[in-house]
Amino acid sequence: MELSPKTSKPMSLKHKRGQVLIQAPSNIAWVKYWGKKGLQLPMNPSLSMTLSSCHTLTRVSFELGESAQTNVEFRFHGEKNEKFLPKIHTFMERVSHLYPFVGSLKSLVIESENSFPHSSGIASSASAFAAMALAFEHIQSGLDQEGQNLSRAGEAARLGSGSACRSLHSGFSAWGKISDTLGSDRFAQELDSVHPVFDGALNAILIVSSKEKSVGSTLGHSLMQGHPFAQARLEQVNENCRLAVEYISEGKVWELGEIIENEAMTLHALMMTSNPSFMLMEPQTLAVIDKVRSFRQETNIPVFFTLDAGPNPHLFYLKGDKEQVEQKLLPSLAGYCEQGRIIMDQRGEGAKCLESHFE
Ligand code: 2P0
Repeated sequence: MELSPKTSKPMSLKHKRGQVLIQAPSNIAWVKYWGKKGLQLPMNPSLSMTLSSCHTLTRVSFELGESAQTNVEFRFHGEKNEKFLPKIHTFMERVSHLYPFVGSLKSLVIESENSFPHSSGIASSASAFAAMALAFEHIQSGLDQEGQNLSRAGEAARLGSGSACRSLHSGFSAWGKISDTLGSDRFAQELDSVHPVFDGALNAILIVSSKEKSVGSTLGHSLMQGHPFAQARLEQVNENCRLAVEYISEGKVWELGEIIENEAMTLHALMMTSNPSFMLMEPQTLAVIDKVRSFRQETNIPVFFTLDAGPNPHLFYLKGDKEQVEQKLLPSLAGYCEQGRIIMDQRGEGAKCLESHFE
């Protein structure tokens, strides 16, 4: 049982307890967020595709009332989990100005589970904090008897984990200022102009290693401060975001693929040239990259790789090429994966509330 400090006086509200159930997807960045400024603000804009099968299901039960401290409990896949509690407390402190009910909590129980396997190398912080933020949004708006505010939820998700703010949206999300009319550093937005060629866009995740990463994302982000290539990176990523938005709207798959791969390589090059230097790719990662490029050259099928902050390549391809990629390319890559593990996913819907109940 962990305790968190109170942040404001209890409110007088009609409802005293309740629970919400949220499903929130993971997302894969095509243009990468790497480097922060201030409190969880991005050094550069980023753009991602929301996934579907890889998601988190989170039930948040709350009780309001007078108490010196909030009793917070976290359960992961049914088991009490103390490891994640410090992150939850930090999240609650950071979002209490957005969600005043947090200051009036007597108890909070968070029960969470991921659809994707444990230690699969898929970052779960995006789906986990998107779920938490949307849960808090539904609780606050339910108590206030007002509609939900997705920008506020985005800001809360970002304060939990930067990439989480992109998981609130369906399809393709942009976070950070891309142009005068698109993007905010505070929350993500869904791209409203998406060419139909991307309907049902597919994403296969090749699990080449599920080992714990040598350097976590928070430290990785911090190494962009004073990085010798920071200025050049900023110019490159601004241009890549601007072009990616254009290519997504116009259906220019090949041009977009070039950006996706350039971003993956740049992200890992920035890691390797940080001080201290670190490397998250494995030999199998390079073998997969090589095979994907050869397959593309031989077949002229647009299939592209990207990498998250880890060794596991994500392949992006179109619905029309599903059979060719899944019957010809993927079987030749399974040998590079742990027990042949490949997780099949696709473009999906943003986080949503499945149930809510107030007493
Ligand atoms: C991204 N990544 O755009 C980039 C690309 C990994 C590589 O955002 O410290 O877990 O919680 O804000 O969002 C991973 O970092 O970092 C990440 P925090 P986060 O998806």
